[in-house]
Amino acid sequence: MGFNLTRRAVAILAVAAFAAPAFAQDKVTLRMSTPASDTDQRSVALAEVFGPAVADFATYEPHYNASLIQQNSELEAIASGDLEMSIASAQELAQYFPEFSIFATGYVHQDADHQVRVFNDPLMDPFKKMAEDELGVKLLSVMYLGRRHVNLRQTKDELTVMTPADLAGVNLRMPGTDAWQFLGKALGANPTPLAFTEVYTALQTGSVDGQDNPLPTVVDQKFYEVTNQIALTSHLVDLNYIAFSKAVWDSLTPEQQEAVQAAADAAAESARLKQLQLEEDLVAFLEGEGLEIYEPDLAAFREHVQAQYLDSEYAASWPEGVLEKINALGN
Ligand code: KDO
Repeated sequence: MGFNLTRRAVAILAVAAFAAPAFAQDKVTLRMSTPASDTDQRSVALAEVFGPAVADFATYEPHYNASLIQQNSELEAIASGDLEMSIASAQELAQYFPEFSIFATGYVHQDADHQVRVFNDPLMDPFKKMAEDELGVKLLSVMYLGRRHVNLRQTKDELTVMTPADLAGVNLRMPGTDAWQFLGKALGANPTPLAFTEVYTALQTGSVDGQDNPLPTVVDQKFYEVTNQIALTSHLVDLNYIAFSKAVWDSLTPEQQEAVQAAADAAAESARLKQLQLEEDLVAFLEGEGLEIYEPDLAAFREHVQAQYLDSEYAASWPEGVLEKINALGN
């Protein structure tokens, strides 16, 4: 009996001895899915800044080119526990909460700093709470994607885009949610929904006339190989939120949560600076590749786009006073 007890005690101790360090070393895996490539600056910053900063307690596991979860399904995957992180657009959030369309509206955000001020302002609190409470998604930080412009296959001789009327009948690929499609329509184009990973081929084969994205994306995805012009419409100063599973967040210690938050902010800042620099540098590169780059009548675009939104069901969903607060945070 004594022998048995002793053996049992030893066995228990042995298990405990193995279990304790194993438990301490157990890291949470943070799967991140994005349609972006691994060379996109947001991907680079998350891999080089975010991942190492949380490495003590988490393994950052990125999946690029929508290889794990298809574009616009990431939030659902986080909500159901199949994913821990993504870089989510306001348009994706608007699928669940139409109010988020205010952050996806043309000519609302003015620049990268304005995005940060808006994200950190108390006006965002009810939006963040809604995503957390109803979707289980915590929005940690705001990443700058850049100014979206109209990038077409046609040469400028074939089609010069000065006003929204010039885009009539142009099949413009836009990402596949309603809020994105509405933006394409508001620009005056004929929006065509298509996943990001299919855009290059669609441009190459001519199944669409063009697409809209910031210059760093046009270069990263080599869209310049299959297009001839860019009209610098700057119709959306685009953003993505670093989205994080609330369930995972709640499982972390306060110190770990602090580290995750700081890591997300640092990654966003690093990506923002690089993306801004690229936007400046890439005009010359793209011109060197033979693209014609020019500024259309921006006032005409702004006026047209804003009028379309204000008259839409999207504007009806915006909480009172929020647009005014966003504008007041501008320059
Ligand atoms: C795109 O599909 O055009 C888009 O730019 C939309 C963004 O919200 C974002 O999803 C982005 O793609 C991807 O991160 C790839 O850059």
